[in-house]
Amino acid sequence: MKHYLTFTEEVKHALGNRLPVVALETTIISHGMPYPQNIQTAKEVEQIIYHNGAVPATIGIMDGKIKIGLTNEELEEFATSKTVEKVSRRDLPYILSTGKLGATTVSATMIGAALAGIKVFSTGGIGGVHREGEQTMDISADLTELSRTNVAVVCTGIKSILDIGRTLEYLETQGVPVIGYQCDKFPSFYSRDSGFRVDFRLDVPEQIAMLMKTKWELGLNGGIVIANPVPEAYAMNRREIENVIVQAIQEAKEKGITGKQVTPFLLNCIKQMTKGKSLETNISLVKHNAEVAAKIAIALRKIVDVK
Ligand code: PSU
Ligand code: MN
Repeated sequence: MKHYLTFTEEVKHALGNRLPVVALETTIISHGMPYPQNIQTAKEVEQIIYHNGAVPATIGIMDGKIKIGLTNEELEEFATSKTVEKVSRRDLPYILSTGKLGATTVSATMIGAALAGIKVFSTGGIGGVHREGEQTMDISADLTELSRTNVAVVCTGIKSILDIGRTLEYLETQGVPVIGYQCDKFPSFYSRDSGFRVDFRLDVPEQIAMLMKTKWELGLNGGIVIANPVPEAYAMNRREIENVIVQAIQEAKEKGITGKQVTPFLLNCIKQMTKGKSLETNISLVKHNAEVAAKIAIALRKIVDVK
């Protein structure tokens, strides 16, 4: 299995010496943000992880390998390529065996991180059950991955392009704890509240590390969602963004967008309709998640040797 992975020297050294490492995804770069904000944010997020005392490992697929850690040139390629594919668990064998360029979603990044021995992963928002998912069965592979792969995902909840209530029900069924980091409410990405509560609130990284250790020592395989709300100063009005989302979903329906195109299509519509305002919020929350993830990775290294 391991021969499908390649590491940068830095990440290899960090993992070999039990230094705290934080995984990062590439779909957020290739399909989640426009150029050049995507590459700027990718680099800044890595810097934030260094400044907080951990080592970043951005994960992506190139030349038949899952790369654990990317050079600046490789990051640039993900940020600018017009042919980069969006890769979830289903797409991994095809993209690897054909040697194509593949940006990893939350599900594929979790797989790469777990194979590499990385337990903490930072992103923006995870996928979920789409609105009307009970009819379309459009349920992100991120959720099934969270049910089986031992990685904690620091995120700002999910965008309300999704059905937040059903997503939380699904996570409960699959045994995935949803932790609020210093919050009681489950955030809805652009705003700090979704109308739903988190399962459990924890206020310090050490408590989260203890929960991770406990879950996995018990053999309760699967991920953990750590919901970290957008900083107050960047939060958007829930009603304002809801109108935009309803319009975006309508447009996707009219254009007959389905499958893995749905999420990138909606993200792009929202970006255009809010004229860059949503992008600023997006960038701010991604940076905040990186900081919290670094702290959790450090706390985890201090308490145990979690396998
Ligand atoms: N949600 C966001 N931004 C993103 C994504 C989701 O707010 O960039 C990306 C992530 O990579 C996530 C993926 O794993 O979309 C989910 O896609 P789908 O809904 O097709 O499973
Ligand atoms: Mn889908």
